[in-house]
Amino acid sequence: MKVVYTLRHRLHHPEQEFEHSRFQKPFETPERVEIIQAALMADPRYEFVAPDEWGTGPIAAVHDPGLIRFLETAWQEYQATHPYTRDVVPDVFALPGLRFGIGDPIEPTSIDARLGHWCYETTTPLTHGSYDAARSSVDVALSAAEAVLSGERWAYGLCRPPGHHAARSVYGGYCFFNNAAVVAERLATSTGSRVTVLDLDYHHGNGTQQIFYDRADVQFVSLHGDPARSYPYHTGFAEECGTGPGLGSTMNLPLAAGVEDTEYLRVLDQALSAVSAFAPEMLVISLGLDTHLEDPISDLALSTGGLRAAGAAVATLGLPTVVLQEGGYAIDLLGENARAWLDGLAGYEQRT
Ligand code: Q9C
Ligand code: ZN
Repeated sequence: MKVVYTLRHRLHHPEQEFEHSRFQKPFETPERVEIIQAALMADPRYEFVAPDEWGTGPIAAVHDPGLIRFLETAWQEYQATHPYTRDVVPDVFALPGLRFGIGDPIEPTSIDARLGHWCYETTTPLTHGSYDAARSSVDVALSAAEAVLSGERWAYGLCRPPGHHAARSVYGGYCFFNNAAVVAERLATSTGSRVTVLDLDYHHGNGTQQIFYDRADVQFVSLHGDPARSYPYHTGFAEECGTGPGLGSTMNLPLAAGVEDTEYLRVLDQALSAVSAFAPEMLVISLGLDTHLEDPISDLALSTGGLRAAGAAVATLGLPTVVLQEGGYAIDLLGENARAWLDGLAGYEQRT
């Protein structure tokens, strides 16, 4: 299996994030993908390739061009009006209620106001190299997609930063650009065929859902911690199933806390039935490994064997598949867990 990877992810490396009313060490760190890289490098069945450069065109197909422009220069602009700030985070958010009854919001001019216009939460600090890292993550994703378009049965994009929380015009949730959405859009438009994004991260892929919510040609199916208790809280309820021409092509399967392998695989089967019924020609997987029992910020209880079984279950669809890395924060187990899921997909023998 081809694995697309670049060191450029290291350019994004915040030192702290603000969550639950506290500053804390970030969970989303460069070590995450380096541990996965090391685990897959040890196995000759995984073939590492560097990404090609794709420019901003494919990003602008799913994101507001204003968001791309903002991210390109925001860190530098912030430095001009504030003493040196390593990790830039908004402090005033442009919630609709703020100008309710006054008029539609337009992009403000000051950097402080613009931050709160384009970012929706406080755990996604913008550092000096975040834009370049986010661009490289999209390049990784598109290069994995290209391998599959060129005939590979599957490919894995070792993306970092992740993408599925980035919506059309707002970033957050450790995500700047929505790698999976960029890829799904490219697959759908370049082949003229139907595509499914199956999101297996612990957290609901609010960005991907939003980007394709009214689309009949791109299906979004997600298993995740119930937003009644889990980030991102505001989306991912079972009632959300698409709108207009996209009605019925979004499916949310919220999970209770503590769900283990057997129950998870049962719900995954439901998701796979919905995918089969949609009859896509290609599949994009948002692969979060934060469903594992040991994940420090999540509350599902999958085993490494359960992850392997999940990959194997997805393989039964028999579809060309682009797997993109999203979350997963049990650092010491990430290599083993990524390998288990991918081995399951590819039908590689179980190893000790
Ligand atoms: N205690 C991804 O996995 N913090 N993003 C939630 C709840 C934000 C996760 C912590 C989680 C963002 C790609
Ligand atoms: Zn996640």
